[in-house]
Amino acid sequence: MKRVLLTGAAGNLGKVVRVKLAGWADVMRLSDLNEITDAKAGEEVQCCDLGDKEAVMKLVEGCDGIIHLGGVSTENTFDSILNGNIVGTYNLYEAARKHGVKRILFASSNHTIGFHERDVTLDADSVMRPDCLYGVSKCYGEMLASLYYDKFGIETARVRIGSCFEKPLDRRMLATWLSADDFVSLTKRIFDCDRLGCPVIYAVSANNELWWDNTKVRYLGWEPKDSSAAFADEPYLQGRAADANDPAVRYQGGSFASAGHFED
Ligand code: NAI
Ligand code: 15L
Repeated sequence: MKRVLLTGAAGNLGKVVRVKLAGWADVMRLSDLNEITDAKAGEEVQCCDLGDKEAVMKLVEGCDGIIHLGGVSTENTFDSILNGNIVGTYNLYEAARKHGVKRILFASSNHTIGFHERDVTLDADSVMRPDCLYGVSKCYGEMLASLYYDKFGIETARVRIGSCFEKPLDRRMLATWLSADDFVSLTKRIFDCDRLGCPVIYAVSANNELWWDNTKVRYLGWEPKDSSAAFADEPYLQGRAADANDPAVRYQGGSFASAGHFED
């Protein structure tokens, strides 16, 4: 890759990707709403609000691929989700179309399907059941990617990320956890493979308990290597048996499913 745009570069995942993908592209163009002041060799910075159409048009110019992590990443006000995730994702795809970008990694989320119960195994064709307005915005992003693939041939990996943190933060994340290394190996496959298409991919490590089946994207040749099993006995994950009727326990989205609207 010659020049890859990384949106959300100042965020949790963006910071990790910067380090772990250093040198992978000739140039990594970093962008975020927040300032970035520590660009290294092989990095260039172009910060803007994804909701700013003209700025995003300039941002995408000259890039061969896009890793789109930027935007609102948890439940929030409708206005901020509208700007960052709805308008912002549209601006990005329009800019990609105008500038001839052919491949995008769209950071979708497990909250597109968070209202499925935990005893159901989902795959790429399972019906969307978003558990919050943030989840709805990621459903929109996935559908926008589908449109730009069918109409304009722009390939997108619609990556439904589970929980990408250093460790699982609670018991639910024993099933949803994704290691940073597994995310990075997936990112490389997405840009290295000959034919991507527009698949839905569940980005989750090889945990003992899994709710998501990636059989339909085996052609990508991605195999996660890590597992949350390494953390299962940690004291902070032990506790009283959970109430199976609690919506935060019953549904895959956990507390995103049980919470009310952010503004209530
Ligand atoms: P994060 O919140 O740490 O990073 C997102 C970045 O986007 C922030 O640095 C923020 O400043 C930037 N941003 C927000 N609104 C913006 C706007 N209007 N214009 C430009 N930049 C804006 O989130 P994180 O954890 O790094 O996640 C990255 C992506 O992956 C997000 O799209 C998130 O929805 C998705 N994801 C992450 C998961 C995880 O476990 N980390 C799980 C599922 C999805
Ligand atoms: C997400 O979509 C969020 O971006 C992340 O912060 C986590 O909350 C994750 O889902 C999760 O479900 O654990």
